[in-house]
Amino acid sequence: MTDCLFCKIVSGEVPAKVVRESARTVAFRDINPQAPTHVLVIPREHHSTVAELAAADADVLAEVLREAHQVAVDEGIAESGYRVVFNTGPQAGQTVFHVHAHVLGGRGLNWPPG
Ligand code: IU
Repeated sequence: MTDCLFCKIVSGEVPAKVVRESARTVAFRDINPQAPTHVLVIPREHHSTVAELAAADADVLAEVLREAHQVAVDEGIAESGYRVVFNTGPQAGQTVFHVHAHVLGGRGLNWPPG
């Protein structure tokens, strides 16, 4: 998608602090981190939401989740605990409509979320 910011990160047109790449995903640091570790994992292919991705290609969704866990391992937070969040839709706070898993950790995380 030509006007999608995250598609431009995938293509290298927009710079990002990339921490991991796989055949079908890219993981990069969030520009406005909400925790010591805050990394976004995205599919290279454009899908708006996790629901769309699940319907279109469950294998890629599984790869996003595996990569999210690997980010946690790489960041040293897999043992202490981390959170994977897909904000889905405006009321849930989704602002970028290229599906992304937030990987958050490195501090205590409250529940329920705000
Ligand atoms: P959301 O779930 O759609 O609200 O998450 C979008 C995230 O993308 C949010 O945490 C932003 O800080 C982040 N982000 C980014 O990392 N780089 C950008 O250029 C833009 C947003 I715009």
